[in-house]
Amino acid sequence: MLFVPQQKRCCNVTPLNALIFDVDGTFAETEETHRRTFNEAFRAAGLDWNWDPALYRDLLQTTGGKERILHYIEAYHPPGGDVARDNILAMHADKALRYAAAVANGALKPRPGMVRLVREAHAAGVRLAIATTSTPGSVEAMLKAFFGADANSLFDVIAAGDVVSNKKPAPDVYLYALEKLGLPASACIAFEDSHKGLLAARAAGLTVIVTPSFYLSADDYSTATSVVSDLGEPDAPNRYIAGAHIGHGYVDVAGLRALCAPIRD
Ligand code: XBP
Ligand code: MG
Repeated sequence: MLFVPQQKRCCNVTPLNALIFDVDGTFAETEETHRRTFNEAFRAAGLDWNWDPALYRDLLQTTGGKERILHYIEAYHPPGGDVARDNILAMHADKALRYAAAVANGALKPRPGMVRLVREAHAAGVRLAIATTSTPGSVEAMLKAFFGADANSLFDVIAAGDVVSNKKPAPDVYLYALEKLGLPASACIAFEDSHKGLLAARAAGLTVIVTPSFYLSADDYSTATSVVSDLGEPDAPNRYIAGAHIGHGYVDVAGLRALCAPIRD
């Protein structure tokens, strides 16, 4: 992992208005559940394909499930690939249903500090948004599992999946979320776990806090504003890795506001 923080604070004097969260790897370690349900969908389609963890780590460099399946067919030439190419949409829809069912059955747990920070920010009037490559149904299932009946009222914007045609590392999904929020990037902070997500958020002009995830912990996070092991909890402090220090052992709204405060000489 390369850590050369280039930006220690928000480069602005705009008060903090919104937090924009990536989902996969950031909100929760979702990728094992994605991997398992991709494999289930392949088997259901009569394909003898198995994405093991080592292969999946490589495949994750292609963002988006449909795009990932197409890349696998084109780069790995698996048996049945030529026919399966015409069936990607249906296979992926099946995978998304299996994923949502697994999540509804408790397959995921939120990463430390996530639920706390979302609830604290909402209570403090800081708006919330999602910017993810994941399918909308997968995001909804996760939010419902973590926030129950409050899921719909907490987030002002959910930008997910094919809402933009250029997926991360293109900035489009973040630009879309900013437009829907009606806010400039300087008033928002993004949370990411991957190099490609970081590139997308930075290209949209955002301050970015990175919490490296299981599959992507070897990524380059050098342009992040701050890198921490996770968001931490008051009774379970996180580990500082690089860049700006936020709070004392956990990321909270006060720490995020301080990050965005003007630097006074
Ligand atoms: C996540 C992805 C997604 C998931 C699978 O990237 O690339 O494709 O792996 O989800 P990010 P779908 O965290 O940067 O948004 O199968 O629903 O696409
Ligand atoms: Mg991610």
